[in-house]
Amino acid sequence: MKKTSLFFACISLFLFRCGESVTNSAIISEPIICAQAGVSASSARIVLATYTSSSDDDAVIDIRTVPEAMRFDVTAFTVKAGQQVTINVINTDSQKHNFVLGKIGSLNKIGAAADALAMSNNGAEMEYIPTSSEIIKASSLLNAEEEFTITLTAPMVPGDYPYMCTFPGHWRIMNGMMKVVTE
Ligand SMILES: [Cu+2]
Repeated sequence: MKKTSLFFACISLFLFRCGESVTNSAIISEPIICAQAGVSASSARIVLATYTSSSDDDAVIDIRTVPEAMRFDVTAFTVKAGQQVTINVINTDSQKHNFVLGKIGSLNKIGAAADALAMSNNGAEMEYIPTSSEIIKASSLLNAEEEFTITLTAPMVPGDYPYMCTFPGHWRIMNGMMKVVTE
């Protein structure tokens, strides 16, 4: 098959998958995920956001790092306020990454603290996770193929809660949003 046909086949498959209806209580934000189609297809690797629900009350989200792309494959997901949330962070990249979830509007604040930590002597020792009251949950610094599970009760205050990788230089593009909604 020619490269161009393969490319369009990938795009078609991707759009088809994005068009599937999602009926679970917590949903992946589809428009944002679909917007990644160009990036995924051009590297000839289709990256699909995954979401599985272990019960009606829990949300389980798998978030993988995209190899050599300095980004997470899930850039937004939605949960209900007060819902039990499990986030499985899977580092499928060869480079180290972490996962830090922050309070509403905290992306730049945590990012600035991460930048400062990167310049200090103990960044590596602290796994590049800055000390900040803006951080809700954080993984350890994950090696290649390493996984880390974060569990939390979704905040009761609806809004957009950013997550990011605070490894030096990553947070500005390696980030996403946990959207908390009330019914
Ligand atoms: Cu990273």
